[in-house]
Amino acid sequence: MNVLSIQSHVAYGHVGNASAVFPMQRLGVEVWPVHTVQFSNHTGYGAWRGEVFAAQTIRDVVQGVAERGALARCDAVLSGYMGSAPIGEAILEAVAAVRAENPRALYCCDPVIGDTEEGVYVRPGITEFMRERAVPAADIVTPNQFELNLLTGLPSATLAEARAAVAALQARGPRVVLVTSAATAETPTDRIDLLAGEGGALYRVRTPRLDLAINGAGDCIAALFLVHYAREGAVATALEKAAASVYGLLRRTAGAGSREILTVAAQDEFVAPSETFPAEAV
Ligand code: PXL
Repeated sequence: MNVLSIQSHVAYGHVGNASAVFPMQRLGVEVWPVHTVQFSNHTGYGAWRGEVFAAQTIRDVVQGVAERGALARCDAVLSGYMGSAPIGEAILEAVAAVRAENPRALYCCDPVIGDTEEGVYVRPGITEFMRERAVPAADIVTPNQFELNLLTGLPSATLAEARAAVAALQARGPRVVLVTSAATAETPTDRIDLLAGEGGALYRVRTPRLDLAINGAGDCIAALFLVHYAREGAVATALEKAAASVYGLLRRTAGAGSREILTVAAQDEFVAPSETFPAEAV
């Protein structure tokens, strides 16, 4: 499996491609990373250095990959933190170029906008770009609950509301929606839910809520979910596998008291998760 992964990169720590690339490689996937930004560290620290690349830089790198004749062998495009709306346009051009060579390629868009704790942490224009341009182009979208609400304009305070919001997002294009970090009125306070919808079906995996505020976990789960879904073709299995790996990764991270996810030290969790949780149809 070959994945073109277009998202942010950081030198220190693990978000964007620095969170997503290695777990995919550990699962035996060949990854072609294209970086939208190169920062010293994630923005959650409040200070960082580095640059947002020009959209043309992303276009050039993708064109060079195309000139190697590789796009026909591209099974999926994964996008995440975009840096700017013009970079988003360059990503959609890459998706179109891949689909022209391989109509069966999947586009998984992780609509990175923000989260409940930090609010919106991307540039103005990105939210609208995700809502109006990226989501309709995607086969799979992986919003957290905050992003689900922003993208649909709908609440998700109850499971019934979350189900309606997932359906509203599917109606805009993507056939698969994965909602991460979801807590509804039905979720016990010491638990956290992941919801995955395909067609009319909705599945839920519930794990213990870990006491940590960490960046980059969503980038990792989107990558794992994409790989497992592409391989298995079933959302419930992909959900179980991705959830188990990320739960194991975060449990190890919390245990170590680390400010960055232990992508390398806990890598066995990607292949053989130490704990699993069943997906139930809800
Ligand atoms: O995890 C999302 C993310 C991706 N890329 C960069 C970030 C963040 C979140 O903080 O700063 C650069």
